Amino acid sequence: MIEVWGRRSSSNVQKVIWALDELGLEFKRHTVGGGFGGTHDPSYLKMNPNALVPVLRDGDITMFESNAIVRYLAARYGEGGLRPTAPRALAAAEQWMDWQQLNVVPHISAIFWNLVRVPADQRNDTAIAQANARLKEVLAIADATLGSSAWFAGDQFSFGDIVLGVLYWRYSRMDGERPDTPNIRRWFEALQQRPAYRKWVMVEVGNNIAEWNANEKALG
Ligand SMILES: N[C@@H](CCC(=O)N[C@@H](CS)C(=O)NCC(=O)O)C(=O)O
Repeated sequence: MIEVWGRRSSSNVQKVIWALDELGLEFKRHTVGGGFGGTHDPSYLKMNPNALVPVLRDGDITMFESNAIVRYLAARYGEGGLRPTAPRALAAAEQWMDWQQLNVVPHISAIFWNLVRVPADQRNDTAIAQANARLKEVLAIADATLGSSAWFAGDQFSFGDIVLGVLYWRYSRMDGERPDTPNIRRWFEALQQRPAYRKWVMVEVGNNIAEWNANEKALG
């Protein structure tokens, strides 16, 4: 059976387990990382020398890097579904996955880190303001794209929706103002109708470090 190592509260783990569920694949998950530790054990470092989650094992394939894992799963088990077959849609899924990772994730992560993951007296308000300003620009780009198609790769959900899908849920739950992006709103509402998204991504991780610690533990 497919195995995944990683705590459920990790956004990078969520990408993988959401994708597995979208593909209808059974998997066994091992809770490691964060407060659970285990990522510096020699046996874990053999699978991922970066001491980070997630790790995936599928038969004789063991790999790390969440986006690469999602691409691998989609190629092996989701041809024509999670991985579009038509060259134009495939190109779009590839493009938008990389774009989301490089242009959106760093800013949502900076806000999340400063609002949720560090105690209030260590919060960097300048970093939050800079991330918010940049997000306004990049989310306008995503919004324009979703103005002409239901999903990032066209009229079907694909791996091109996974990265922003995970991060946007967190962004939607954090305190603070968000730009008005009607097409992203419509896309986000459609995501929330997907059972696998509801199960693995739409979980509460909290609004401050105490809530984070409690939720990390509860989620496992
Ligand atoms: N580029 C890697 C980043 C992995 C990563 O940074 N994972 C974080 C959790 S989101 C981690 O392992 N943090 C330390 C820990 O949980 O122990 C990927 O996408 O898989």
